[in-house]
Amino acid sequence: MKTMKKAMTILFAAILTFALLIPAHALDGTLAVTSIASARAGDTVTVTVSLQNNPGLYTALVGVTYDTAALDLVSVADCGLFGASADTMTAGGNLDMIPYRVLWMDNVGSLVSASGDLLTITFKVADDAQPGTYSFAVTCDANNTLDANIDTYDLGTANGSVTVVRMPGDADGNGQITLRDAILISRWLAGGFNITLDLSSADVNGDGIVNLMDVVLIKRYLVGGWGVTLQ
Ligand SMILES: [Ca+2]
Ligand SMILES: [Ca+2]
Repeated sequence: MKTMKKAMTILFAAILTFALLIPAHALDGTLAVTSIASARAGDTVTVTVSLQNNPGLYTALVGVTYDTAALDLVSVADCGLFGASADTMTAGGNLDMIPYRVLWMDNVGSLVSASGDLLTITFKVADDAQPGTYSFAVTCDANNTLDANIDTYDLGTANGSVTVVRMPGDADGNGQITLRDAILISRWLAGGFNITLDLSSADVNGDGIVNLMDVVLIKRYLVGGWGVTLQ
């Protein structure tokens, strides 16, 4: 009886150990935005999209969408996660396509199981973008993303955003308010100088118009004593 009890104890211990070795559930493969972008109007920003908990894939197809009110697609670059034996095809350099699609397909039938950076996406923030948060997304086309069993697999959607901030008076976006900003606004108003300004920041008093009043405010701020405060 005592031997029986001891044997049962060992059996239960073995079952418990075995149970602990089995994960409660395998982690799902997902897409994720691994960089956060803050920018000024007129800036170019690059964000990184990664593949996490890769379940093992033969193919993947994703689409990039974004808020066209403030963002323009400049480039999409493959990070090489699928390796040299895989074809990476994009939308033929046609950056106006929405969604902009990227597919990976391994030519020698080897499973890609690495996780890591998948894509970098570069956006140009519109010169006249107002301060705010502008979203973008990278969405898996599950019907064309195939796992180790050549079954469809949904990596879901990675959501990200570019936050556009303004610095009143800093028309050239160099982080400082100087007479250069005043001169550039003056030239922009006169025209003919081929100048690109952060128009949101050039509108010093935030009245929706860039004019000589904004230039005067920068001068008064720089000389002091006029009660002009800029942030
Ligand atoms: Ca400046
Ligand atoms: Ca103004």
